[in-house]
Parts: sequence; C-alpha cells; structure tokens
Amino acid sequence: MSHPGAPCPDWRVDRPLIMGILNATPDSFSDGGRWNTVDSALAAAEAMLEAGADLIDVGGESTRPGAQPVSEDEELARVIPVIEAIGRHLDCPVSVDTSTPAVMTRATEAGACLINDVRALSRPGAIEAAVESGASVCVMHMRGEPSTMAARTDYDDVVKEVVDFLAERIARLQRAGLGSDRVLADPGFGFAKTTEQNFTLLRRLGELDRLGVPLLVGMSRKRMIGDATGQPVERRITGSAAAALLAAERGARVLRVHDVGATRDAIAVWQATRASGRTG
Ligand code: 8Y7
Repeated sequence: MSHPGAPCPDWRVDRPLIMGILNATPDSFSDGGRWNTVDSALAAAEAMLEAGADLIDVGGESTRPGAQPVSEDEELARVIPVIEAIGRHLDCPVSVDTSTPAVMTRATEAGACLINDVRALSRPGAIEAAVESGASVCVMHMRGEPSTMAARTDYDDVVKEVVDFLAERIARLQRAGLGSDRVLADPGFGFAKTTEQNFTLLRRLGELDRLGVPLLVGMSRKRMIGDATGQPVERRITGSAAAALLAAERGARVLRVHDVGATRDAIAVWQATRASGRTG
C-alpha cells in the first residue's frame, strides 16, 4: 500500500544520512519530556531539519531500562498526531520507532516511510504489518526486553552473534516479501551489551557490511559515551559526534542522533577530508 508522506531518502547516497530523534514520550531520559505537545514536537523537528537532519524518528515508547510499558492506545495517541503534523507542516521523511503492529500500520498510513523496530519485528503480526505497509524497515539486535537486557551480555564473539542474528532476521523478512531494498540493519548499541562490547562493535562495524543492507547506528548520548568521557548525559554531545564519525568511517549509512548540528559538522569535516583526495 502506498502512503502519503515524504519518501525515505536514498540510503546509498555518498554521505551518511542523519536521523534526528524525536521522543513523543513523557519520560524520555534525554530531553525530560519537554516536547510532549504536538506543537513543541513540531518545533523540535523543524529545528533538527534546519540543523541538517535528513529524516525524523518519532517514538512513543521509552526503551529506557525500567521504563513503564505503554499501551497500544497510548502509543498511538503519542505518535500519530505528531507524524500527521510533520506531514502537514514540514513534509520531511519520517520514521516511526515502534514494535507494535497497529502502530506500524497507522503510522505508515499517516506518512512514515520507515519502521524502526528495536525488537526486529518479533511481536506477533509485526512482519505482516510491515510487509503490508509498503514502508522500509530497520531491524536491530537486542536480547530479551529493555527491562531485562542488562543481565544478558554473555557473548563468545559479540560481532559474530550480532551478524548472525541480523542475517537471520533479514532472511526471514525476505521470505515474507520484504526485499533487501526495503531493509536496514542496526547492531543495537547499548541493548544487552556492556560498554566494552559496544566499543568492540564500533571498532569492527565494517564486518557488518556482509549483511548487504544499509547500516543504521545509534550511540547518541548513551552510556558507552558516558563511560568513555566521564560525562553526564547532558554533556555527551562531543563524544556522541565522535562516535558517529567513527561509525560513518566504518560504513554506517544512517546516524540516529539527538544533536543533529554537532553530528553534521563532524561529518562535514570528514567529507571535506575525503573530497580533498579528488584534487590532489
Ligand atoms: C536505538 C533505537 C533507541 C538504536 C535504533 C536511545 C529507538 C535509546 N536506540 N533505534 N532506539 N537504534 N534503530 O538512547 O540504537 O535512543 S532508544
């Protein structure tokens, strides 16, 4: 089925794309629920677009460890009005951060071009809803649920396990009718991984190339940045931009970030360095 919103950008352009995070949650850890009304959500989205965002990721369920579960009705009430307002006023590509099939269906009808599911379409009916929607999908690696994942960090080789998991999900989606041109993959930084494992994944991110789909990464303001820098969440902009740049250099195609301007500047310096090679 077709949807009315702006289409997703071409993931294969010659620069990494920036996905700005828009939390439509009252308990979001990083912007403290300042953007709860549709108007302030719109203002936040507009500011991120002006700062250089290529698409906006709208989420209504906090995946913060210990966060309260959200009912389907509550999730719909949080995200659908925001996606509709963005379509009316900004007309930029929108992704919906959800694991709930009904939200996938309604959000894509309202214009979302991408379903970003941290549970990799594991809920009953999610694959069917995604296939039917016509939208693209980002599948992410995690173990268990956000509430239990912190205890599940026993890996022999974290990179191999993440690649095997994502390859299996991509194959499963392909069998269900989602061609690889509609799929992105994400190693899930901070989801059932220690800081050491997160940095191993970042260092070896190039090995995820063989999944054959564009890679999306999200490290913005996460604990791994805090552990490396010693900074609290409100002072992790520079560290997050550095991590995004390292991921871009290792092939990441989409960077999911809170601080769009800082990320864009870091990428611009990398781009200028690369472009200089063409003239001498
Ligand atoms: C990620 C994500 C979150 C991520 C993708 C946070 C929704 C926690 N993290 N989606 N969502 N990748 N694809 O700190 O790493 O933003 S929520």
